[in-house]
Formats: sequence, C-alpha cells, structure tokens
Amino acid sequence: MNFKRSDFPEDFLFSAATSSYQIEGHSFGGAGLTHWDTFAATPGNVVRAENGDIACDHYHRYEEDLDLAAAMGLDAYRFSTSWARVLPEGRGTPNPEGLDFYDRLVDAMLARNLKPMATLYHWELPVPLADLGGWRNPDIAHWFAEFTTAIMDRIGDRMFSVAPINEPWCVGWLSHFLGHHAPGLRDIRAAAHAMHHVMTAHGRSIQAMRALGMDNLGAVCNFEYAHPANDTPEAAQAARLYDGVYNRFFLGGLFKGEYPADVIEGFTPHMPKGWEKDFGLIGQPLDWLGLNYYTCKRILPDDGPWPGYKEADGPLPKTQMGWEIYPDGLHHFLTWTHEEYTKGLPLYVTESGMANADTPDHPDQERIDYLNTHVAAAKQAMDDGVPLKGYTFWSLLDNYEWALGYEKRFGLIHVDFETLERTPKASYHALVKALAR
Ligand code: IFM
Repeated sequence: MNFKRSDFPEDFLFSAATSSYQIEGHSFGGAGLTHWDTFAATPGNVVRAENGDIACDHYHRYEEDLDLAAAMGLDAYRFSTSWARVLPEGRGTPNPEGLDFYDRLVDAMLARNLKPMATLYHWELPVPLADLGGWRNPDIAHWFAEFTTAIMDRIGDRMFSVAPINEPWCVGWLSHFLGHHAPGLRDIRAAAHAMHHVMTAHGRSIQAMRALGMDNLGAVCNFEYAHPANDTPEAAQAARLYDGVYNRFFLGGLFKGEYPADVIEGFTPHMPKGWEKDFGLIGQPLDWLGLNYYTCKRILPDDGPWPGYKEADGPLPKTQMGWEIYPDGLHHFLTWTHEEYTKGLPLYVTESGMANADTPDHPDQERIDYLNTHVAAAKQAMDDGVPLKGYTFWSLLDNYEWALGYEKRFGLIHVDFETLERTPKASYHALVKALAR
C-alpha cells in the first residue's frame, strides 16, 4: 500500500464490512424466511438462483473470521443484524438462537479489540412483512422500531456505533423502481413509497435507540457520481436528475427537512399521503454519517416517462462489476456532503472496494491499486478540512453479491464456496503492513 496508519490521526478507525445475509448462512439458527429467499427462488432473478442458505457459513466460523479481521490490524468491524434471524415473523416473539448469536458475535469482536459498528437492516426483510407490502406499507416504520428494540436491548450496551439502514437508495430505487433487488418491483409508486418509508423507519429506529440510552448513532447512504455522457444541456439535466434520485434525495430528508424539488416533481403524484409532515421524524439528530462509494455513471436523456434518463458506457478501467474506477468521486462526495449537508458532523467511509475474478493466488494488484487511490482521495478530503473519522473496506470476505450470486468477489479474503476455506489475498497482506502500529 502507498499509505500507512501514521499518515492518519491517532484515533482514525480502519475497519472492514460485511452483512448478515451475505455471509452468515441463513439456513442456520432458526432464522425466518426473507424476501431474498423467495426472490432467489424465482427463476431469472439471481445468477444460478443462488441464495444465502450457506453463504460463508460465518454463523459457525465467525471466530476464525474475526481472528483474520483482528490480524489485519483493523480497529473496528462493520456487521449487520438480520431482522428475520432475530424476529422470524418480523414482529412478536424473538428467536433466542438469533439473539444469542449476535451476543456471542459482539463479545467475540470485543475480545479482539474490534469496535462493533452495527447496521440494523442490510436488506433481508422477513417474508411475513413482505406479505403486508414491506417497504410500501407505512407501518414498516413501527415494525422496524420493534426490531430495533428487540436486538439493541440485547447488544446495544456494547456497540461502538449503529446505523439503522444500509443504503436507502438500494432499498428504495434499486428494489422497487429498477427491480434488480428483492422484492423486484418496477413501479414508480412503489418506489416513491419505499423511499419515503425507509426514511421514516430510519427516524423511528433512531428514536427507539435513544430511548434505550444509546449514542453514536448515524446513517449510511451510498453515492454515485453522475457524469453527463456528452456536452449537451439535455445530458447535463439528465445527470443532475440522476444525482437527485441517487445522492440528494436521502441527504435532503436527513439533513435539510425536504426532498429535492427535481425529484419531487416526478414523485408527487405517487408519494404516500401526508409525507410532507414526516420530516421532524426523519431528521432525528445524528452523531455521524457514513458514505458508501464505489463508482461513477455516464448519463444520457431517454425517451419515455419521468425520470427520462439512461446509463451509457464510460471510458475508464472497470471492475468485475463493470463499474468504472473513479476515486475523484469519493473526494467529491466527502467534501460536498460536509459543505452542503453535514457541516462538521463526523463522516466515515463505511464501504469502498472492488470486485475481481480472484483466485487465492491472484497477485491482487488491481485491488491494491483501487484501495490506494480511494484511500488517497479520502485523505485529500481530510486535508481539505473534511472531518473524516474512519475508512471501511468492502468486504472482509468474498460473499453473496445479491442478484449476481457468488461470482463477484469483493473480499480481502478469498472464500472457496465449495470447501468454505478462507485464504487472505495479497491486498489483505498489504493492509497488514500498512495498518501495523
Ligand atoms: O455487496 C454490496 C453491499 O451489500 C452493499 N454495498 C455495495 C456492495 C457491493 O455491491
């Protein structure tokens, strides 16, 4: 690596992230069915119809995985809690095995001096709630607060930090407008409802954790830099709207008490009744904001109904996901978020990384380069005055990349999905050197 720990302040936190459904093995420990189980069981939704039944079997191998995280020199570990593992019916009686698992997992982090950074929801909605409309139903804010209390009542005393929901754009737009993720809807009304309810659920969850006396609570949003694909004013306008839907909608709700006018123009006929009155709930005071960043997009205008844009191919080198590598975007979002929205609130990079078609003995130079250039962009933002407090690599392990199955490898540690053997990649070893004290 071309950075080292001593380039950063003493209290700067390096961490790696995973999420429950992507690594745990959802068939173990009495977890209830999630909408990812039914989505994956529907032909055509997921590559080879793969699901999270076994995943990395982290449920049984978490000690080994946390040993590897600690040996990398990390300060913290960002994980998520599965709603359906804790409350198999989504509400009501908790699954004792689920609560015990997260209890053991958190203690195992603390035993290794890894600060637990939790996310409550990383996309696996219990099916009994999906049957009631899931994120389209306004009651989800109350259901989510019940889940928040159920899990945090058990482990909240040992959290370093908690965010309610990972990547609201994915829960809302990707899953209800683009239909790429569960529940696979392609409907503007469903998307407008889900995008608003994800915000109200965030607010209720923060309230529930404050009621438990918890602090260091934040939110985690994802960002994509939108380049107009050509020099026309139409492409500039299309890119601006892409930025509105992706980047400005959720920050506006959380920090400005409003959604951006260009998005609301398209959403107004489809928003849930009374949405304008919810900003008091949505804008609960936060202690930090997390930014997940991977790539940029090239945007063109498109015929047809709002939003009337489409993606075009871009010229930069791409990862296994087909995503262009654009570290300047990370610098942009850190400085822009700080200046326009959070104005001094601590920021964290809560995910960044790349997928590659790795084998255990791959030289891994592409990932080392990706990490170097993105960490440098974050450091530059700090030097420019952004209060960045930590940087999280996605991901600790190769894992279930949702609709793309197990083929896209984001891990610092290679996982053989036949034998479940873990093999640290060259990027892992480079980080061990960079993060040494
Ligand atoms: O694997 C995902 C993760 O679940 C959320 N953020 C982006 C990652 C890579 O696509």
